[in-house]
Amino acid sequence: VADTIAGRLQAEEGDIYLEDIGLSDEQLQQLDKIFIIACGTSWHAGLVGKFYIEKLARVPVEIDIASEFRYRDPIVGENSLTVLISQSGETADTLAGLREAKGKGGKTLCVCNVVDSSIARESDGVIYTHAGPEIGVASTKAFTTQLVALYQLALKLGRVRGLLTADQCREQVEALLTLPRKLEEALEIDGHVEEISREFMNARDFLYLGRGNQYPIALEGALKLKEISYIHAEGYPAGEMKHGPIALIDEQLPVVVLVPRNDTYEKVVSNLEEVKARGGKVIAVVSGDDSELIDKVDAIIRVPEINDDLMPLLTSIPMQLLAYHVAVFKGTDVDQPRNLAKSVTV
Ligand code: F1P
Repeated sequence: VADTIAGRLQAEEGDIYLEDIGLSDEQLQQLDKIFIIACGTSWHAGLVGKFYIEKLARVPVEIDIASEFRYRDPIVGENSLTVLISQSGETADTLAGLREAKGKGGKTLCVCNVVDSSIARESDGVIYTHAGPEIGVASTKAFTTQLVALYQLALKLGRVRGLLTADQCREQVEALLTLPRKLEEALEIDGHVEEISREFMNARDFLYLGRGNQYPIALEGALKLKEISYIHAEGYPAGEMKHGPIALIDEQLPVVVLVPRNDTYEKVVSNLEEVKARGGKVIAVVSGDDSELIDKVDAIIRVPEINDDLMPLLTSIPMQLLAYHVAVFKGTDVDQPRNLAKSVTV
């Protein structure tokens, strides 16, 4: 994350410098729509990216799973930008989506770990995460650095399009610069998450709930658990629970609820109470020293405070650690899960 941030603030102008973005400021100003397409974990990063871009730059964003994009005949125009997100830069569906967007005359930009990969080569512009390739198959550091890169893109767009002043941009970058330290702090919960994992490792299913920018983190938590521990898990928008998944809740079901302090806090707490009222076991992920929930839940995981935009980076840490420890307890191969390829090229 420190490498993703490094060198991208032009201090004097309060601008973000994205060296290979491949688009002039004028082209960035003229954009009328942004598509984000990706697979798996990268798609989850894109869901957070949509929040960033729409909030900071007010450009409408459509997000698609790459394998679906080309089947809906997307309305790509010359003032649209398609952002491809891929750790490996070789994922076949994402590459096909890139070609679809280019074929229709749209501009393309990828967020990628791997220099000179197919997607990086064929895109008009690149934002490298500078994270290096993942060692294992399941994306972890790629996810965190993709979020940083997308945040930087949103700041750049917001700045160029006149929505952010230099001072506001600098302020956001100051917050970004605190991230490496906060992530290290967040990692200190490792031993505690290990204990929680031991307690819940025999569950047959898990449910993950989040609202707003925490919903993609719920999806990512569920995916990590599925990928490396082979436990069935579902991520859901917390408010959607009563439209179906609530029927699943009983004493056997651990429910991970992402509930950092933000505008949705009260609503998520009431979702959490609905789970408890039905006997579900709640593992709450909270921010700072929030102690309001201690008596209401079965386990509590704390992450440090940070502004709401960057909170998904911190709450994703316990998601990764929980999946990791459950997998280790179950004895699965966390680096090379069965049936999964590092990059899905067919
Ligand atoms: C996408 C992805 C990863 C996942 C696994 C299979 O890859 O779904 O998110 O962890 O490795 O592929 P990429 O396009 O980001 O390389």
